Amino acid sequence: MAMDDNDLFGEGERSPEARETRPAPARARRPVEPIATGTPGEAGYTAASIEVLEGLEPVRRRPGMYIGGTDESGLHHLFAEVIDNAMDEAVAGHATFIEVTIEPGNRVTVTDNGRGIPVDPHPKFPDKSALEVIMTTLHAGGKFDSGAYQTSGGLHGVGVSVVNALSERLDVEVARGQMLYRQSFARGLVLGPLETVGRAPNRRGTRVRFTPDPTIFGAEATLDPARLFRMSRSKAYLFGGVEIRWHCAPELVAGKSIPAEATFKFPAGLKDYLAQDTEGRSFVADQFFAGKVTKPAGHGSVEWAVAWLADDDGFVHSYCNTIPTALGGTHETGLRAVLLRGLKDHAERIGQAKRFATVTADDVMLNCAALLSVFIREPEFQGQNKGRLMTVEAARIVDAALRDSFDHWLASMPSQALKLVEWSLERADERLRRRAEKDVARKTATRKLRLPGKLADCSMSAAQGSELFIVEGDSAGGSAKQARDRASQAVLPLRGKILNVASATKDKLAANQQLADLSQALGCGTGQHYRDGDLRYDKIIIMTDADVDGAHIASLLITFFFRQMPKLIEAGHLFIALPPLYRLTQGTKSVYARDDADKDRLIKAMKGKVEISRFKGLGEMPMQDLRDTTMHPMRRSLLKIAVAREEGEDTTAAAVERLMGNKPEARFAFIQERAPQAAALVDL
Ligand code: 0RA
Repeated sequence: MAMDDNDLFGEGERSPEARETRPAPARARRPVEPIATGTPGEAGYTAASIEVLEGLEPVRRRPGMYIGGTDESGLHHLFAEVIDNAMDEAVAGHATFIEVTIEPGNRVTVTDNGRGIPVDPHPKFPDKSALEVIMTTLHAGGKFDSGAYQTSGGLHGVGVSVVNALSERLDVEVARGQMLYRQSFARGLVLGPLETVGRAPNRRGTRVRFTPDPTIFGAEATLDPARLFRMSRSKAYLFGGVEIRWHCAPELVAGKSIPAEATFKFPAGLKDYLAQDTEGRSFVADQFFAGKVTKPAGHGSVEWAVAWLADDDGFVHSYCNTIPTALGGTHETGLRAVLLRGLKDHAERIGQAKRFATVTADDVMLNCAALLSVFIREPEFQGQNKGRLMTVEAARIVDAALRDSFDHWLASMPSQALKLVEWSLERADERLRRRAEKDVARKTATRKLRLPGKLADCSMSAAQGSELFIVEGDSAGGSAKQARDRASQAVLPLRGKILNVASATKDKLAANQQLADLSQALGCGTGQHYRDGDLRYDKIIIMTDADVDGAHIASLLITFFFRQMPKLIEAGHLFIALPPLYRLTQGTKSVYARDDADKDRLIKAMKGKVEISRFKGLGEMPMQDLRDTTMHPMRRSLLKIAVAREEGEDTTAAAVERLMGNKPEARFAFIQERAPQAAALVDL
């Protein structure tokens, strides 16, 4: 194993009396969760071993519960737990360096120069040392000691005993009170009593060496030196007060981009870390906002480094007591709030308060690259991997630490601060614009979703150039669907006679499915809610049979449009298709006649034998004929529906009321008035 001259533990001086467990003064301690009491003495270790196994048995049975899984990540969690314990000593001000040593055979050693794990007999279990209780009892760890040691986060707050349970071998050495002690374990079982190795004057600290259990992690599972290197280095960034010494067996670094030996000490801490994390990127403001404050709100400490990236997405990496809090938590909430507040205040100072009112913390944080590290006592975590800090106080601590500092930072560089304010405003504008676009998209999507089932829509989505054929009955609908141009022509079949809008009550109108389908297909709304821009088609074409029933249905539909969507007619969207009633065939040539008069005229012109076929309805018409005569934009004839406006009174509205309204006597009077004209027509 690589060791330097500073190394705490050599062999240690051995002396017979030193082998005995040193009686230590009793300390006030929190009670430790009890484990079964063992029998004292050498023979007792067999019994005790079983009890210890019982204590850590849940960890071996369900390792995932404690380290998140038995994959690569779980494996490296073991190292995180061990180095976190050592970091706790450094953060608490008891250790100044941590040494990490990687050896072949998946052997990792972490050494610190802290106080050393207590070795005196545990008050509750006089036959066991405190160290043994810590190593073999779940939940002992950091909660063991009251007061000063309580910054401990630990991996899952479960302590080093979890590492012990999941290691095929774990050795602990403690230099404490001028003495060196040692105890070994295998899969959570003690291999022997705590040994006093010898005298160790002027040395103190803890060394934990472990090898993960291949029966838990798999025979192939190996700790990745590069990953351990990064984890170790990040600890040095996160706590400028510690020096991390890295030693790795040369054969393990071969071909990797990591050194065999390195020392990490970053007094500028997070600022250095952020510089490394954002290397080669460009920034909105070219200065970092970084600092460190101890006891900002009377306790704890906060360190931060913040930059705004001009080129890419931002990130916030937060930590509590050097433990990564990937899910954020109260400290991140504090950071977001204080950065938004600071920029808002600055915007106000430069007369931009009004514009800045729409800016949210999300806008400010979007491209913000931030490192935030808090140190607090008794942190509370939540989440599967304790990834979220829950201590409410942390938000206030962060706020108190950064507030003045951020104000000064902004005020000290006005042009950069202006850039940041402008940049945040742009983010807010972008967000609002995106939301507006999304709203439109959502509306379009729901409208599409709510289209009536009978509608055979066209494939083009733009209204411009598209047409909706309203046809009479399912069979005509079937023909029209075959005859249409799918890209631009939609078909909506209606069943039989539709409701007469002019004579129906409002309730009946509202309950009518046919008309609801029609309105939905059109998408433009009715009455005063009509919006021409929402109309889904350019031309609305009523296509009914060329008979009296067809004419009736057409008039009912026109009435509907006139009453419900007069603007649709005004804007020139409504048409009537003119399907033929007859086909006249002579040899291989066919012509179509719209009505009887048309037919007679054509027959006269044709001379000779003509085959006449009368279409009973559009449904009977061959698809080809329907297309060529009625639907094809280049060959068809359409009637445009328009509203005749006359000076004084709106005669169209009066006529519709008279002909379609709920007073039959008005219709009767109309017919009587027009009788002479009808007679004249018959006479023709
Ligand atoms: C419990 C109590 C005390 C220290 C420790 C544990 C401790 C644990 C580890 C793990 C790695 N390095 C460590 N260093 C210390 C406090 C003991 C005291 O008050 O003196």
